[in-house]
Amino acid sequence: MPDAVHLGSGKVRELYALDAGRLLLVASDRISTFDVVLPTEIPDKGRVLTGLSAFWFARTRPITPNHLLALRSDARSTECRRLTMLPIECVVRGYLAGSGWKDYQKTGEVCGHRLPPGLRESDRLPAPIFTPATKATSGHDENITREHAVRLVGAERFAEAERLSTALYRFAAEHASARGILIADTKFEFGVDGDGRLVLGDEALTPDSSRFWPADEYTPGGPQPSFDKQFVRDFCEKTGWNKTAPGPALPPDVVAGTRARYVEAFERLTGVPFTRYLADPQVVLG
Ligand code: PZK
Repeated sequence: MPDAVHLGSGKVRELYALDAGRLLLVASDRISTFDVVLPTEIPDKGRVLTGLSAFWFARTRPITPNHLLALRSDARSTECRRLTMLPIECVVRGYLAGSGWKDYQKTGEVCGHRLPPGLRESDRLPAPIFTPATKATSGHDENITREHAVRLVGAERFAEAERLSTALYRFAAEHASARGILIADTKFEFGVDGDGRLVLGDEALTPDSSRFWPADEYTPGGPQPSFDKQFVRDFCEKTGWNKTAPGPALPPDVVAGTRARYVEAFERLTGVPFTRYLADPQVVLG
């Protein structure tokens, strides 16, 4: 039996099978913007995301079981329980951004949630909403109706996924806003274990699976700067890149500034100095 069999690659992560019941999820330092992976890595980005995800998994166990079994000493690899993943992305939105804002402008609704009239881009919603999406095999995930999601996973699973997702979002958004970070929206992925129980999988509540905004710059009425990727986006815009592959290489100052933002998000949210995490990743499991 080899140590690990490569199962697949995400844009910035790799997935391996350790044995019949366990997977290894490895977060690289690759970064994507406008859906394109750039040729330049952000040192430690994978470790920041792995540590943050593990932090949230540890703290949200009272809300839902999750797939995390162990955090490896490289600080970027996690051993996980193998699940049967649901065919939907469980998106929760607390603010009106991205496709939520686009759908609202067209219809006044997002995934069947009728919203008050007169909302502006990036406004906080009266309450978080569950807006499931399909896992598009190619290209962008697509928002789907509640009815479509119910057809894909069944009414009971749908109701449970909605309840757990909104509870996770509320917990994390409150924790983060007290530390100067707004979680505008986030995507969860759930799977089912051998006992038929719903289990939180994938990564959770990281800047790659969420929109993080700096709370001190929050100004609804237009788009908000990204907590982590704004330097990268600003640089890409000013190069005149047409947003198709290959993307531009990043200069050292953009790399350093972006790395600093990831580390800042980690330290604000976990309260753990990043160097302490690198020395002993288990500290985030608190
Ligand atoms: C699973 N992905 C996404 C694809 C990656 C990640 N616990 C689990 N059980 C079964 N399957 C998955 C998980 C998780 N997490 C996750 N695809 C399947 C994915 C490619 C690379 F790093």
